[in-house]
Amino acid sequence: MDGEVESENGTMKSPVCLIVLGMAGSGKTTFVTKLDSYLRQHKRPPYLVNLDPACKNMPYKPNIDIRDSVRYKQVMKKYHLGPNGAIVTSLNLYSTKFNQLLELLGKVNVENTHDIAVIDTPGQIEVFTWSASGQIITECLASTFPTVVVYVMDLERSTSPVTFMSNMLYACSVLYKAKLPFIIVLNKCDIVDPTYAIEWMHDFEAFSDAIEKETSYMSNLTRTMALTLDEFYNELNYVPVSSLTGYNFDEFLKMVDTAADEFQREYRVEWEKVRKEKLQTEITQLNSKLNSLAVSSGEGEDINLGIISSLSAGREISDVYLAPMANEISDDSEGEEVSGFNLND
Ligand SMILES: Nc1nc2c(ncn2[C@@H]2O[C@H](COP(=O)(O)OP(=O)(O)OP(=O)(O)O)[C@@H](O)[C@H]2O)c(=O)[nH]1
Ligand SMILES: [Mg+2]
Repeated sequence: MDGEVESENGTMKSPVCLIVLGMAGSGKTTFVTKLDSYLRQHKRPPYLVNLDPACKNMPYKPNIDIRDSVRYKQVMKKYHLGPNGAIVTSLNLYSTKFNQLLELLGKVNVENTHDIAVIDTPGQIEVFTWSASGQIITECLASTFPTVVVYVMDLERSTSPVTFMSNMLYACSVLYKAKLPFIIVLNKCDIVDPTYAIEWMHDFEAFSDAIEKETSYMSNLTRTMALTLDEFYNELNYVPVSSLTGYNFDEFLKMVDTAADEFQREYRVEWEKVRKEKLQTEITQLNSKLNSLAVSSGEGEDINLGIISSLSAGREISDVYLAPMANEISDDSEGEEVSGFNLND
């Protein structure tokens, strides 16, 4: 595929890609924003990618923004989809062209301008974790660059043991599906003391007591699940942070270094095989599914995507924002097309 960065001396080159996942509202975008300002302060500006087509307020300046290429409201109209279906389809459309993004990251590598790339994902976690596009994007990144999953967990919303357990079970399923080094960011520790979460992860009895207090009984199923998680916690890298204050971001970055080394040692070879053996087939299959969707909705080839392009040096973000964005597309904008490649390209 284009955009490949061949490994040299048994290691993939930078940037290290951080895929930021988490439940809606857990603080992914705030985390990316703070990480950006923290790294800039330390003279390590990250390369930022926004993959949320429906994001309205963008507090950071992405180098690459899905909204410059796909207009999800237009997708909604053309394919007769609801908002969630349109977000999934937008990401599907985008992922079929993801090799262009890899080329840009390859350039980052050649010019050695950024050592970390941060990928912010859509609000609804399942859009990324359970879709063909999420898989393709993950595979594109991980088969080319050292890649780490950062799972943002909202400490404020997880104080109930049942919610905590569901969140952790989700994290666990993402870990096994992604097959990548994994860091859990316990976010919002400026408003909630993270001690409870750390205790529950390390002390099964403390967690059992908490769950029994809440539900007045502990079923076998709950107990079994909690025990399964006990195994998961043993291997888990986690760090309490505040994405508002920047607390503990230094610790987080140390974990990223360790996770990137782990990727090179334990994951790289398998991921390189994925690139060679199946990635292009998956992209072709997704492309043909999208074409059938276009045909079945009677809209043929009308959806155009803008070319994935990064902000060139010296260009201000305001220049990019002059282009209509997803949230600004009005009802009468149907038919307006972004120059660039076609769905069938
Ligand atoms: N106090 C506090 N609030 C936070 C922190 N991180 C995020 N928030 C708040 O949590 C809310 C959601 O944050 P976002 O960054 O939009 O979360 P998100 O996961 O990107 O949300 P979606 O993309 O919609 O899923 C906002 O009101 C943030 O200000 C934190 O560390 N501390
Ligand atoms: Mg967000």
